[in-house]
Amino acid sequence: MSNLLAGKFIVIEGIEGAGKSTAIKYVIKWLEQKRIDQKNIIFTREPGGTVLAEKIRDIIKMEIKGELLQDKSELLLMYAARVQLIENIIKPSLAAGATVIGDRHNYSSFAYQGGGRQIDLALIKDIQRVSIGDFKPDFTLYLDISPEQGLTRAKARGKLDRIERQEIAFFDRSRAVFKNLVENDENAVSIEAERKPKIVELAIYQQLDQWLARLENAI
Ligand code: Z5A
Repeated sequence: MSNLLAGKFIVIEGIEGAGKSTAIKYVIKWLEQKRIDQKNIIFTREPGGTVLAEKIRDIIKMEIKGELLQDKSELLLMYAARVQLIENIIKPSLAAGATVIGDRHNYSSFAYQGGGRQIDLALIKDIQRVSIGDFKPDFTLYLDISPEQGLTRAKARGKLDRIERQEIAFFDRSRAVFKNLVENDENAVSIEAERKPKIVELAIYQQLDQWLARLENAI
């Protein structure tokens, strides 16, 4: 059974405060229950995950006095960081038989830069094609939460960054794009993330079990 999970890329998506970091702990627990050795579980986050990509993350998150980060620059920085991560970490890890868990991936660019910033989705698709080609996750768990609820959780944790300080409408648009992408992706599922942590945890295990059963049936 564990062989089926070797070389698989599982991604967690959702707006702020949806519970992605929390969900990752559940995914790791589930993988360990499936007897995947800890050393074969690789965790990544976006933007970030390599030395250079983490520096790009800092640029994306910071506010530079007197210079606005243009929306298209923000988009290109997301893909620059993504290429670094995919080519240097994700692909080699998958090739070595690891299971990679991603805290955000490509759908976040469509949701935030496409939905939130309202950059043409066709342009984002073009950038996706030239930068990462057809590379994509094997399974995506999207945690769905209202921006009001998500931001309340994020605020309770501390100071908000440059993107987190956007108006609610920005996150409403991001959420709408996420939902649309997930509805049209047979390898993605949506989980109601406003429920109690234990209920969300069980829902995640159930979705992962169903995905694994599909992998087994496909042999
Ligand atoms: N971004 C982008 O614009 N374009 C892109 O292509 C990519 C990213 C890849 C990354 O920020 C930023 O980059 C993000 C999108 C943008 N910007 N914003 N805004 P980040 O990595 O720093 O932040 P994040 O990804 O949004 O994660 P987060 O704010 O840390 O949220 P989270 O990981 O989803 O939530 P959490 O830490 O698991 O939970 C939040 C709190 O809620 C915490 O105190 C938990 O204990 C609590 N929690 C979790 N689950 C529950 C339940 N079920 N009930 C109650 N409370 C809960």
